[in-house]
Amino acid sequence: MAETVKLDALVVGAGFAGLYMLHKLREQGLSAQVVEAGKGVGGTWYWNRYPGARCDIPSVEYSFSFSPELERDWRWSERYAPQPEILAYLEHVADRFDLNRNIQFETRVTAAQWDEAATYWHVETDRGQAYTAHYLILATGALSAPNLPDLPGLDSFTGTVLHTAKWDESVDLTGRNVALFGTGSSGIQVTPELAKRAAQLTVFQRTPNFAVPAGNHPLSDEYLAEIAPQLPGLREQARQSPLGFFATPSPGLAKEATADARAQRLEQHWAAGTTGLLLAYEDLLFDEESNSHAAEFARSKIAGQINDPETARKVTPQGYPLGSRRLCSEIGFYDALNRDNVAVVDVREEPVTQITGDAIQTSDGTYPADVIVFATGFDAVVGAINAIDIRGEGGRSLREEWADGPRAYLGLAVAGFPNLFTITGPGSPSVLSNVVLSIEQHVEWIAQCLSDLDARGVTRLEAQADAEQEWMEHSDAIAQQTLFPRANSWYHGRTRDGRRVFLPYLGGCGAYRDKCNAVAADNYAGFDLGRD
Ligand code: NA7
Repeated sequence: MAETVKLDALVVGAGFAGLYMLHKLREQGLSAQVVEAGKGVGGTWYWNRYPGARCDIPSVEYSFSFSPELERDWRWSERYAPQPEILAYLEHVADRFDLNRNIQFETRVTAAQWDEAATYWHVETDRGQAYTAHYLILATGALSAPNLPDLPGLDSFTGTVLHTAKWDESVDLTGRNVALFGTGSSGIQVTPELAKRAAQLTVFQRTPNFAVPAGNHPLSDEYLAEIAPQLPGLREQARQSPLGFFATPSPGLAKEATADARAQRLEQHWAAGTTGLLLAYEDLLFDEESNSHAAEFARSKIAGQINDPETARKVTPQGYPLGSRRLCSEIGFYDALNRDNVAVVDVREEPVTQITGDAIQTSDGTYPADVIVFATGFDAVVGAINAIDIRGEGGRSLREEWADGPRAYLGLAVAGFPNLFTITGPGSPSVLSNVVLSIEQHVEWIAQCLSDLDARGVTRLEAQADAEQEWMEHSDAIAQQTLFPRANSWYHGRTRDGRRVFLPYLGGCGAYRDKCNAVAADNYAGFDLGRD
């Protein structure tokens, strides 16, 4: 049995959040260690190696701002960087700040217990390594615990099973019959790549999503030179903006515009690519009537790209507002559906009844399959945290408590679980923002908090239950003012009794940042502070 390692802070996960957290902790002179399941850094960008994987936030925004030198030295090649480039960036960050020496790779944290008498967390891993850490920081990622659907007979399938979030690059798909499940961002990105390689690709779709052309292109030296001096200002503007992006919504309400003006503006924003469409008017995520104009526009754009009317009907989204589920970004998805070797099966109309050794059987037919690709998403926001058996005060289980509704004060800390932080946890902007910007804000807030506590001789910090409750109610009230609750999406968590909980905070990145800063300035209002 390895000796227990004593730390000031243990960080779980070596993605964007864990890397920056480690850097900040070490800068403050704290002993810190990251424990990471992968063989290398990168988090979600380490695992999601499927062909076509790329970011849907512009690369220059989806990157760290804390180091002007890093920003100056790294050159993004495309507007939306492909996965290998984002992974290379994170490897560069780890090398540049000499982070790897404090990362334990290929190791999973399995359990953590709070020891009240000693004021530390006792942390266990699947490698038998144990740690004690005064602070436990969960940088586990909001989209990192993959969902595998429970399909009848899946165990009897004799072919290869892949998940986009655990891709195996050694599998050759050339000339194979491929069944793809899922048409979210990952399914939409991987479809054209699978279609190019496979003999036959069958796309099993449950809910059609809206997808907008990515508008991806190489970044020219001229563009990068022009934007470089503007970056500090743009970054600051993004920090104060609703969603953490450089671009903000165009003024005006869609429902008040004339039909011609609206058509023209929607056309421009469609051409701008990706989430640009949601910025066409101020009220698209708030007003049903305005949203319906944009949704109708998007539906006609989608249907217009597909040759077969039956396929067009299947993949054209209906019944939920545009943007209330993640707006997807596509490069060749709808074109791929026009290929002779690609078919779409709507599993709501034609459910899967049985998977056999070499086929998918539905209520209407049999589809041969050598490979099944699951692009079935993640147990979002809470899944990777719930995978760890976390026991707080008096042995209470975080997983058990979150089964009644995920909650965290400011999305950062949980009542009953002292000295524990959740980077991009439930109740913070997280997945409904530029997540790198939100990660930086959380990391910097936590680092400042630890420094303040140390300066004041505080050794124990715990969110108050009523402050947490009030925060989650406030977060929910804001979500209810938007169109997000009108759709089923992974933005909602589910309680054990089936209630939906909206997970991200929608009050705006700027307002959220101000609130976090005000809490810190007010001697960490809403937290109980304890001294030995
Ligand atoms: P998503 O967006 O959660 O997509 C998962 C997809 O898988 C979605 O279309 C699901 O349909 C579908 N799904 C799940 N189970 C099944 C079954 N049993 N049959 C058919 N289809 C199924 O995950 P992604 O990985 O695409 O993207 C996640 C985020 O990562 C993305 O938004 C970016 O922020 C990065 P459903 O919609 O549940 O009906």
